[in-house]
Amino acid sequence: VLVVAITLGVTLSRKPPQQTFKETFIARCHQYKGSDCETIWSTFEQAYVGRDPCKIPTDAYNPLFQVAPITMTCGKAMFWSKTKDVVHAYNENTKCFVTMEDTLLGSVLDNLIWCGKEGSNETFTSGCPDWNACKNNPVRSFWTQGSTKFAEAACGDATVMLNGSIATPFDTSSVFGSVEVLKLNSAKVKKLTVVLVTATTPVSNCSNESLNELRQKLDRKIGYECKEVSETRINECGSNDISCTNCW
Ligand code: N1C
Repeated sequence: VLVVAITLGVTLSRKPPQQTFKETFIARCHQYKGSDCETIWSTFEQAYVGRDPCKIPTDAYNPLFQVAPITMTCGKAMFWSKTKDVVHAYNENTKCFVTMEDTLLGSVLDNLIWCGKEGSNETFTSGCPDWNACKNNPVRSFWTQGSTKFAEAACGDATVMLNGSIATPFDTSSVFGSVEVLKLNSAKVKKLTVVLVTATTPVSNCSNESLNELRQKLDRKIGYECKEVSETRINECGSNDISCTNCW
């Protein structure tokens, strides 16, 4: 009995093996119903494996975006900055918009950290440079390049959710502020609507100075509109049958 109890105890306390980065990548790719996930994986890892993790230029991911291109439905592009949770909670329920995380590569790499090391063919998930440690790190270069392609693909009306609970809702150093705004093409994009997500006590409104900077960075031929919408209202739209065109 003692032996059985000990064996059982040891077995139960043994942690399940941790899913490797590659397994997570492949599993998420299959979940997305991606075809040829192994090819996508090997093209992905070629961008950074065996290289100094501060020397991965954005172009390193070009072959990856060729095997798994960013697709877009006109009128549905949704950008965000400092509002990720509210955007995704709303979109998961309504499917009104398409974010970068709704593309195959965006959904596969969301919330992940990865890098390589010189002289190794492994993928590491710790000890990788922070976002701001060096500009050409594997994670930052991926999101920069993906966001470039995502913004270039936008067409019709585009929307961005910005955070009205901070003093500077439009941050020129963010991916939205430094990459996406500049890549919106006036030949395809008619208008950009800012949805400024406000809390009970808003910190900024549509006359915020940073939003003037946004208008300056935006191609003059693209229309602009800003709407203050409470987070409560957005969550309500996500949980009730309020049509995509009726929330704001
Ligand atoms: O720097 P941000 O926001 O302005 O970037 C958000 C902006 C969105 O419109 C997306 O299209 O850029 C794109 N994007 C992602 O889709 C994304 N998913 C996860 C940019 N960054 C993304 N991440 C991670 O969030 C990334 O690792 C980086 O650190 C944050 C950026 O969040 P932010 O500052 O709120």
